[in-house]
Amino acid sequence: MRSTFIIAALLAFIIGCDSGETAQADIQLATIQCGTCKKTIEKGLSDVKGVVKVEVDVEKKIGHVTYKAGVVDLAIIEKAISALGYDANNTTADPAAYELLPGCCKVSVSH
Ligand SMILES: [Cu+2]
Repeated sequence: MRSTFIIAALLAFIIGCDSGETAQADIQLATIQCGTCKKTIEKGLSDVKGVVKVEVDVEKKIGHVTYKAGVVDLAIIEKAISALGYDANNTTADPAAYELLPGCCKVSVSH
């Protein structure tokens, strides 16, 4: 009897978490340069808990991000992008991460 209740409560908790509201945001990615940047950010952000979908538009320098608002917020996402070596909105790139980017992904290189 008791264990049934616990399982039911656990299930409600899991389902409750899963139905958390999703939010969408467009993030300015002023320093991205090429397809490698796109892949790096899409891959890096997909590893962040609560991020549902990431699409980077290199031409427009914008990242379309869908995320679970109760799990992650925009500040965390911006920090994650910064940690990958890129500017995100007003959050500047982590200098050490930027240094590790391939040459084609650095702003100083012209195409
Ligand atoms: Cu690049």
